[in-house]
Amino acid sequence: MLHAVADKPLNDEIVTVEQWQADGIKQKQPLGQIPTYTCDEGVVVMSNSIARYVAKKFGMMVSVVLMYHTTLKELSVILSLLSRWFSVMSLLVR
Ligand SMILES: N[C@@H](CCC(=O)N[C@@H](CS)C(=O)NCC(=O)O)C(=O)O
Repeated sequence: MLHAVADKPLNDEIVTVEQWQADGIKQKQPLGQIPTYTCDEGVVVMSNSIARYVAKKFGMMVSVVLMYHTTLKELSVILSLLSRWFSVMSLLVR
């Protein structure tokens, strides 16, 4: 997804369960698991690490952090509204 947002081509190799079981692909992975991200600089493992690495690589870390903060802000507004709603409801139920 980050490649698409950055408008950079990605050779996304999909591995089927049959290939995984038959072709010894597991043994070729650094941690015996996928996803792995291979680029000129080397191989990155673990999905969150890959996402952070790609975001940094394409200079998108600031927007990822801003999105995270925006989400937190929206979440705190929702929680505060919910808390007020519960307060009103508890007064009505008495
Ligand atoms: N913590 C890893 C989990 C990776 C993972 O669970 N990969 C699964 C596929 S989604 C896998 O490789 N399973 C096959 C196996 O472990 O043999 C990540 O975030 O990338």
